[in-house]
Amino acid sequence: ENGIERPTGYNVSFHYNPKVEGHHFGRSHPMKPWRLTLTKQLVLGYGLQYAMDTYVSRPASRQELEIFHGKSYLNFLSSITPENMEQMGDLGRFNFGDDCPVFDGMWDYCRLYAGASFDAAAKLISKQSDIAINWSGGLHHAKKNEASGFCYINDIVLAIQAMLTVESRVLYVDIDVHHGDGVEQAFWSTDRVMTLSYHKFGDFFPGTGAMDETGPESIENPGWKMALNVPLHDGIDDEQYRDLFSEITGAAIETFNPGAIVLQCGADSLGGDRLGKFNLNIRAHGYCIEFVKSKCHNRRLMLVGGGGYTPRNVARAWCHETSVCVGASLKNHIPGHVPYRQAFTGEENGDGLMYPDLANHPSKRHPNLHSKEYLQMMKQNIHTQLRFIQN
Ligand code: TV7
Ligand code: CA
Ligand code: ZN
Repeated sequence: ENGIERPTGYNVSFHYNPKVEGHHFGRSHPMKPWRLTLTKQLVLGYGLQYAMDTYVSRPASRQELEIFHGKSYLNFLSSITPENMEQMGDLGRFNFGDDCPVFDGMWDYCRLYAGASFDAAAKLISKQSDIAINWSGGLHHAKKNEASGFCYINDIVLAIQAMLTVESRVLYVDIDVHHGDGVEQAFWSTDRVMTLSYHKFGDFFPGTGAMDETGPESIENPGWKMALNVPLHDGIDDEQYRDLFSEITGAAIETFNPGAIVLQCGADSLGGDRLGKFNLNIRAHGYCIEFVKSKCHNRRLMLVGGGGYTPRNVARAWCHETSVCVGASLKNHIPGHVPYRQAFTGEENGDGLMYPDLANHPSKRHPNLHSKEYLQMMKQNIHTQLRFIQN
């Protein structure tokens, strides 16, 4: 507004409501809102707020959530509490249980993370932002009428639906270690959204996302071939992932030519994650964001969070990725004044460094089960699939 150009020429907005931090799934549950507190502290500690617009996001309204979700599911979600759940029933019907527990303030939590995605979408739609970030969102498993895999409301589907009011095509890219099944399913039968997920496949949640899961069977259906899946095994390393990601994502962007891209940046694909089994370092994970950003000179870009179960590394990844968006580089030594800095110190926690070697942690390294041939075959397959939708 004051006429001073920012170095990168990108307007970046950061959407967050600190009230999400007050919600807890339960003591032993792997989803820890604490990772969002740590992320925020790192972002502020590095001073990244001076290079972007930061907004305290508003909670989504029930009417907004109805754009995707069913009314009876929302009735249930908004009225169930730990106190009344015995009498309410229907827990099984809506898939509540250990993964998706009923917890205090659950409805507020859902409205908060979804509201941040709505706000991010609105800034992109009005072109006040080129890149909009919501690290509290990215909850890709939620279905129209069902909770799933720690996800209750699918903020990604809602944000994409909002962007479809101004863009004819939106590409969804998902680097969470789990398959982005909820987003894929929501847009299964349309050619206006292409979905692309990289994930661990084989004896792993949610069990979908095989290579041949490419959209409806029928050539008559507009969604035919619009779902791209890259099933992976344990232990993929930085070089293999970068190579696969740039070739496949690059080809998808070129073929589909989307006006907007939504990138789910689930940090459970990092080495040392409590649930994930990949060997990626922060910079390789962040490379995916750099790569997509480099293809977005004339496209809207939204970044959302997602999984990530080793909080200190989630914070590192998402802070690094925020810096990628604004075009800053961070010094490896985490600033001394960062609150909770001790979460990042000690040999186990990465020696106070922003970029510790996560892949070579002796106790957490996963054997790499990818052959050259497998990776080559995967690329070939995607290229073949994309040839069907060239128009
Ligand atoms: C986006 N893995 C979400 C990823 C969702 C993964 C699962 C757990 C888990 C749940 C717990 C818990 C856990 C140590 C890990 C088949 C089951 C096995 C529940 C115990 N500890 C995202 C969902 C996945 C809950 N679910 O993509 C409470 O691991 O594998 C499953 C299903 C049945 C249910 N049980 C697990 O990253 C945000 N859950 C401890 C306490
Ligand atoms: Ca994924
Ligand atoms: Zn995940």
